[in-house]
Amino acid sequence: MDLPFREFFEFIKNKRNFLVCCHIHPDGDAIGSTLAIGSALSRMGKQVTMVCTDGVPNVYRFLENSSMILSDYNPSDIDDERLEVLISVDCAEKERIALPAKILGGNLPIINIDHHITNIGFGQLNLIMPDAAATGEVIYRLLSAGGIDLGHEIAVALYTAIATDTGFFRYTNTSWYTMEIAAELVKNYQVDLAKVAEQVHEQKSYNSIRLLGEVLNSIQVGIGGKVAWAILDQRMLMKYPVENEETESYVNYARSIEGVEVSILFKEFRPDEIKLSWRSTTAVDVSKLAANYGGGGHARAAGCNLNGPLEKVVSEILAYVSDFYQQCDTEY
Ligand SMILES: [Mn+2]
Repeated sequence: MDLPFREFFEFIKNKRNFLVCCHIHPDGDAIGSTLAIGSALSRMGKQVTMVCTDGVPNVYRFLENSSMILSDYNPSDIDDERLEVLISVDCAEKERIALPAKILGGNLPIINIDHHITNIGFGQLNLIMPDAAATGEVIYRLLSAGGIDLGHEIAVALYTAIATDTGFFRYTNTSWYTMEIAAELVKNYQVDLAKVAEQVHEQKSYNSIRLLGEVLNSIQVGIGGKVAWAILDQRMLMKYPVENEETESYVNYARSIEGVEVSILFKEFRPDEIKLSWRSTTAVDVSKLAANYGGGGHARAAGCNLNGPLEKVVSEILAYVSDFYQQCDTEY
């Protein structure tokens, strides 16, 4: 068995009480990975509490035991003392773990399971594999190495984690190995892949589609046709109230325009609080652009937050991206 995997099983051997958590604003990989590792630990006879303070997005509630992920977690001090290990999945920074501050600030040893290249290894034990398409892929490798039978529930959770993080096997993080894992999950555990795709993509609320219409209307293209951006402001959000996660995919439409390399969605989360989502084709690593503003993520998908009036943030960012392209030109 590979060393980090062996260390994982050594680490958990004599521990009984586990807390499993993912990052804030959870996506399919975060929720699927939480459920997979949570369920695997239960199968090993461990006590498991799964927590995500942001709750489980609607589209992932079809996953078995997703209702066991607590959004409201207020342990008593006695419960606190019982906890022995915190397992963090898909979370690049300790500060982004979706847990009450009281627990996060405590001294629980952390097992950090992730695939973000920016993860600095904040755990006592770190299983970070940047070559994995999803944290679900890391967990698949881990559980396989440990000879743990997945069963249907874990298989569906892992498939969902991997499928959503790869844009259903379209993004560049998808390797032949990713496809092989997906095939195994479908073959050995009868994962209904059409059902997963339908649950994730075709259960949208009427409001979210109407809101998408407004966002699409706002799209502009500039910087030689290489950059497209869209606006989602408070006025639109008031008109079509939606769950936060329902707007996650909007930024992809701007990227799909011919010739566009970078797309940005400016979401006016609250007045003067702007959340930026970045997407790119293979030409640009947007995690570096987002990092300039204290954000992060992956080469093809990243995010950051800026304070200030929407118009000001938009013009600042566009000026920055324009500079970035000018520097690229001089380098060539
Ligand atoms: Mn992920």
